[in-house]
Amino acid sequence: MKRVHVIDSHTGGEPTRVVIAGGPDLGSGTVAEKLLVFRRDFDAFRSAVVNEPRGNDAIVGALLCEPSDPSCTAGVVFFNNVGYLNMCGHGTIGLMVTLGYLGRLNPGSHRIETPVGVVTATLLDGNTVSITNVPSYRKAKAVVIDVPGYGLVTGDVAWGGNWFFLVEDSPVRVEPANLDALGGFAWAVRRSINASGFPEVDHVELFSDPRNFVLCPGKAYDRSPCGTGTSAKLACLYADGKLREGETWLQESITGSVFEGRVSIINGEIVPSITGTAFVNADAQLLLDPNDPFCWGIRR
Ligand code: PYC
Repeated sequence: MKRVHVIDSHTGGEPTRVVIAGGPDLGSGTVAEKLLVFRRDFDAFRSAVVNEPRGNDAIVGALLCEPSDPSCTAGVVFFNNVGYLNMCGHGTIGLMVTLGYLGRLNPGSHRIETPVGVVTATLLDGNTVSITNVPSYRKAKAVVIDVPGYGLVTGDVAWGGNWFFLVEDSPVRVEPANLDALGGFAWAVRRSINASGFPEVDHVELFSDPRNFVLCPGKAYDRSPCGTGTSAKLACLYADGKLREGETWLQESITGSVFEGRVSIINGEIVPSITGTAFVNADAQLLLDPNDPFCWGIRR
């Protein structure tokens, strides 16, 4: 029987499960290389941690690992019900609050190595974290796609640590009563944008004032305002002259939780900062019994 120590938290409603001990040894490479080893050799472990019957589609896993960059406090590989994430904003907030809960971090700024670069995360108090994300940018503005069943839809393709297609004025209003319809629309948008020359897009972000709705790669929706999605949004707002350096943007999720966002321009790049809160809600051992027919989770 294998035991895996995990700490669960939620950031604005979106769950994070940090693997503290009992995870696979991913070698001594960079965190980007560790992700490749994880995917190649230990994908069953990913599924065991986040998929049913131990997890659910919304949980984002975070495997804590040694950073290769000696200036970093920790390394992390994020994963979900269908694969791996480049970066995760809500997950980084959850990771910091988890490390604070364990007494492994003092309040203040810490560099965290992710597969797409180093982010700086500042533990402001026991629950509040501000992240300075990787540089973000808009790759394509006002891309028009034909979405079967919905017609022409216009949006921007942007990077915020993950790839997003951002649709202003969603034809399906972003409100909790429309969750199923939003999921159906966003998935249809994802298929169309991927078939329209942007195969890299794996998150779809819909807006109708004042909220956003983010559909994640495994069809779960983000309960938080999505840290990387907010970063992509900030990059588009800055590029459009709608947000100036240092101004605050409030991004509200479909559940009503809010992230505060700002941009700084560093060496000509747009560097977003996101502030949000997380709460630890479980400190547990997962039991991986090889005799359990569902030991490695129910995979899609
Ligand atoms: O907060 O960046 C984020 C995120 C990505 C997927 C789920 N949450």
